[in-house]
Amino acid sequence: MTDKNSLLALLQRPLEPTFLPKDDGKTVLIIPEEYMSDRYRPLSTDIQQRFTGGADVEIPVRNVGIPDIAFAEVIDRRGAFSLFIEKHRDIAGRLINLFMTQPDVTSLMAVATYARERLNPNLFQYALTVAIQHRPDTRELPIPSIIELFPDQFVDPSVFPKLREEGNVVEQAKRTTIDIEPNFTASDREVEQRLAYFREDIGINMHHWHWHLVYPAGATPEIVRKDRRGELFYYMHSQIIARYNVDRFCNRLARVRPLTNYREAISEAYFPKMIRSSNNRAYPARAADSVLRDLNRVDNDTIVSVNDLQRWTDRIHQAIDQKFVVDSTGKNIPLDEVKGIDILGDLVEASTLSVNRRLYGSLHNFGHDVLAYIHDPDYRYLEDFGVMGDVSTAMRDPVFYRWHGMIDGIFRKFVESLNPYTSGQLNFPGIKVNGITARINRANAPANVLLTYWQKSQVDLAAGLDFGPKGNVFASFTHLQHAPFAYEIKVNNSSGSPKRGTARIFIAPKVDERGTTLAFREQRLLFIELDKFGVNLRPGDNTITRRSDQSSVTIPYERTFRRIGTAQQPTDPRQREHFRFCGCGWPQHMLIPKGAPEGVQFDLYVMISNFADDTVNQDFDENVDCNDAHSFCGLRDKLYPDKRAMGFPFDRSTPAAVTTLNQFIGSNSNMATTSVQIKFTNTVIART
Ligand code: CUO
Repeated sequence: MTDKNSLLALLQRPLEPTFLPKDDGKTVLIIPEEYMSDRYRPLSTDIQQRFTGGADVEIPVRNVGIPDIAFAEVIDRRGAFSLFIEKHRDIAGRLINLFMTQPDVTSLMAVATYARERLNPNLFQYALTVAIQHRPDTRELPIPSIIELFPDQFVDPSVFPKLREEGNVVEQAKRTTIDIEPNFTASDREVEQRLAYFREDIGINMHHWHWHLVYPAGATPEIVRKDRRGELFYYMHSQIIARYNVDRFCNRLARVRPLTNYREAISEAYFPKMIRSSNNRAYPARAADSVLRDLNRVDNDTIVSVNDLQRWTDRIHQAIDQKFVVDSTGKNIPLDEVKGIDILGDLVEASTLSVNRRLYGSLHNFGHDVLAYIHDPDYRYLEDFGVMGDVSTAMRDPVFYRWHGMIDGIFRKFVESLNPYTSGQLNFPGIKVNGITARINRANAPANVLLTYWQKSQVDLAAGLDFGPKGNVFASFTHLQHAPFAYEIKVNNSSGSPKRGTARIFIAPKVDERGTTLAFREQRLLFIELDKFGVNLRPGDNTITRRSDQSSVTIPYERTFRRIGTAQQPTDPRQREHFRFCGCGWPQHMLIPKGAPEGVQFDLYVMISNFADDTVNQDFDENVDCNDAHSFCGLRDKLYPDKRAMGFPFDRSTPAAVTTLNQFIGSNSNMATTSVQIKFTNTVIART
């Protein structure tokens, strides 16, 4: 029997042939001659002799026959692979299925080895990762961090020659760290560059890649169908747009203008300065004032017109206005309070769960494609897609937020059309929140002043430097960070008996980019979820404290940038728990908005809702199994752990009489708000 850990060797150094040593030369795979590619098969004896010497571990790969993977070989091995391209998505779905249906790990190892030698590395990596994550016999395996496998998708490629030189010339102990400069994609002549720290943040892009890995839009139904996945598609992306807009205010930029007019020139340009390491070609740029054009990409059958996008948009708006969608058999399906947003999420994305692909198309996915190919819509120049074409790079581009701003507008329109929450839904009788404060973890720190600054952190990129040096090669990068803080919530329970509730903490700006006070109906759309957790309330007074790093939205730095490799796995089972597939989650270092040097005023809000109305009758512990980012990522193989609509209580419209947050709180004694200030200091502090 093959040990399941052997599969991890297949995920390392994705561009190198499988027979080259893994784990820094400690592990080598012994591959059946028939599995080698045509190029290397004639040399197999020589190759096995040259590379097996010196390895501590030999992993024999069994010959289980030749699998049929011709369907996947049509994606160019050295070209680009994208989940937004329908043909690629279908092929990935079939490949995932091939991996899922292997009877045991030995066969999976064999079939995957054969496939690895022949298929596009990004396709292979994606399909094997999804399969590992969903097979009962492999789901415990820690999936390597994407940045270490495909660093070209996350960092400025100008560091790669320096990393290779350092790794090849200098011995391990004396190697120095190579600096990745921030803000490398444009000068400050471009105002959008003020948000580059957000868009090009490595952790944010890794989270987005992981989210789409956990919630694939296409694969077999058992994999795609997850509890409230359509709703979570809406909510997670909606929170990204809210967070981006709030950080724009901090940088004195207006909200993103949703891309609702498909015929208007797009003023935002983007020059990614990235390369695809599979073929060393540059990701194409988009010049300012580009216009959407019909796609006729014969290279991968992506054929869609701007009129198609418009028609699907109109039909979706019509469905929202009529409050029902028409499924593929012609039946009307109501868009109600409970299932409506979930149905819409799957239909707009569109995932394979869309109720009617013919009628409503695939608006969001094809929008990514039309934007990604805007520089070469008919493959005239043999150019591949730009950064909008891939989930690992899309969030770098300013147009991502314009496109997703439009998508968010569709969802919001529906949610706003639902009835406002009644006081019975908002209230928690007997529970009174007397106040919330936030304070950074420092002696004598003032209440309600939060601090942000730049931090320099390191990541080991050696595993992604195919054909490169052995050992570790560290690069340092600069990102936003905040001083750790804690909330203190004072709650009185006058009901006379113990109560269970859910604390929901949000933050929203008080003013826009010009310093103008936001009306509540505007502010309501900008509430950022900071945390959500269960609380037990004794009769009488309770003081709840909660640390910022416990957030249900984020994962810690160590998990975002964890090490990979079979040798790096912790042996302690408890530690291994934390090491498991857990890359989904907003990066902790981006938990709060940036603020500004002079301080930016926010409303910090807490609600304690009645657990009886929140529970889905399922136990879970937020401290185990990487359950900690459940607000954005859900729980693996479980129900989303909150029965309320995502975004509750700010998702629904409010009566016209409510014009301020205090009026919204009104007589709901289970809510409280306080003013906090976020101050940014323009200094770089090294991570210790
Ligand atoms: Cu995440 Cu468009 O869905 O990038």
